[in-house]
Amino acid sequence: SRSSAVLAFDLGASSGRALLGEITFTDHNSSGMLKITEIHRFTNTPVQLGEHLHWNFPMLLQEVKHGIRKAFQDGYEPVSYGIDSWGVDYGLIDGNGELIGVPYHYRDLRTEGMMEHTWKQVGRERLFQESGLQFMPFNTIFQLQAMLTSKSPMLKIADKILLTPDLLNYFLTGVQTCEFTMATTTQLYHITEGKWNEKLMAELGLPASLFMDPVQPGTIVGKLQDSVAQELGVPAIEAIAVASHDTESAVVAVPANSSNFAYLVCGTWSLLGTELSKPLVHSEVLEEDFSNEGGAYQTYQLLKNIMGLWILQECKRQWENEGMTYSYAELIELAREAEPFRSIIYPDDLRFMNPSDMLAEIREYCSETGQPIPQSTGEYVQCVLQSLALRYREVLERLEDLTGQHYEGLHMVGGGIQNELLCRYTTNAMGRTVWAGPVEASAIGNMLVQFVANGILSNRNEGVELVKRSFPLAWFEPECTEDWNAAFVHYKLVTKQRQV
Ligand code: ADP
Ligand code: LRH
Repeated sequence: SRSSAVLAFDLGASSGRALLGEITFTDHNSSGMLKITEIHRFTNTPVQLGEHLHWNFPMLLQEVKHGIRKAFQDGYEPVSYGIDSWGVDYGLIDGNGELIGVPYHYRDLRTEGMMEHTWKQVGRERLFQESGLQFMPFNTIFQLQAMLTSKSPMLKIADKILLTPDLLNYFLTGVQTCEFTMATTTQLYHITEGKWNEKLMAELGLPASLFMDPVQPGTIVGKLQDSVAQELGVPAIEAIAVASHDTESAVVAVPANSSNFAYLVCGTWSLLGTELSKPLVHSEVLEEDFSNEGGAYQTYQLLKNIMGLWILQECKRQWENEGMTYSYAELIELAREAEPFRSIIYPDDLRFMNPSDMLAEIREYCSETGQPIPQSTGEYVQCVLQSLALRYREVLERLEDLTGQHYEGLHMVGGGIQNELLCRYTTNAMGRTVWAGPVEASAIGNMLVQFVANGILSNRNEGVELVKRSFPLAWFEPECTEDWNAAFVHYKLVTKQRQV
């Protein structure tokens, strides 16, 4: 038998991991199987530095380095590595090649009002039509607007902007690159023209020289620089720019049977969408506030960002701070035991984006909408999970309106599918099948792009077939459809007055 190995770093807003991927071929099975092994996992805890919220970037770099070293210490010999991460965030590099300041966290509040400010300056419709992106207050453009508005000296001395995976690759290889899928999360990329929107940059007062020409996923960035290879005691393996936006890596690994499928990438965020060969930027898409994100292999992902399990993460963290530590399994069990359909929230209400007290926001939402306020832990968890499931149904139906397609079911991938109750609620709410798996979709998609770049696989399709052979899917079929239909009617009523 022969085997080939690559190393994937998948950095999420809640945790980061290094997974080793090997395709093993045996005589009996010449088509190969993908074996994934967890090398390293760490929590990604943001840091409040004075007034602002930041990523602990040096720690993230250290953890990535540790993952590379550990892979070799454990006896593996990956030929390359790739990094994917959450979207939009960046570091600025000065003319001497040094990092300026500590990269900001997208949830930092400095972007407040920047979206409206930018709409006034350049026009909301135009901004959507050129970028194809849903308006999220933290899109890179609004973060940079916050720097411009506060006359940040950091921006003045910046030579280049590097998005998180490119920033990590820079410190590992010494090479500065700009990877395409991340570039499309900035809202400064012209999605239909397929290049940076230099006219927009000029109007905002952003130097176009900050932005390098994007490279496609699968491009070789370089090799680990000598100093890093020596520090880690490893060979100078290749760095590959994968589909470095985690959502896009996850989509590469969706085990779909046709090219027309709906997916839900379910982690800190919930990204629900479908793959297209061209961006869709007409006014209905703007009205529905969907995104067209650049994907791997000349695809565009028409999707919606939904607040996701962040809401539950924050409840869990808050209980922990109050001395009540629950595992996810315990929280799910408590939710299962609670009375169903008691109260519903609109997950995408901006109050849930970064509140100091998530439980209080949930209570307030329920009281403002005349619903019972959750009392027990189980009631809170159930409220969050059922509300998410109902929101998924709503967004899936809107997606169908936009594409004119019908989706038989939904492929769910990501850490959130370990929550079986959420998968059940989702299938029930939609009245359609849910296929759940794989959990580590982003890391797997990351590996597939490396395998294709290394010539170990000949194309993406071979990768998808490999995923289908190697990872079992969990199937969920709808039950209690009538109760859920009634709940959906109730959800629409409750949330109607809340959506802007
Ligand atoms: P990200 O990549 O954004 O950091 P993940 O894909 O790792 O997110 O998913 C994190 C989410 O997965 C958590 O918010 C949590 O709700 C869910 N989760 C993680 N572990 C479990 C578990 N053991 N059981 C159920 N849900 C889990
Ligand atoms: C999910 C994600 C999402 C972005 C958000 C900042 O991890 O990449 O696609 O919008 O993080």
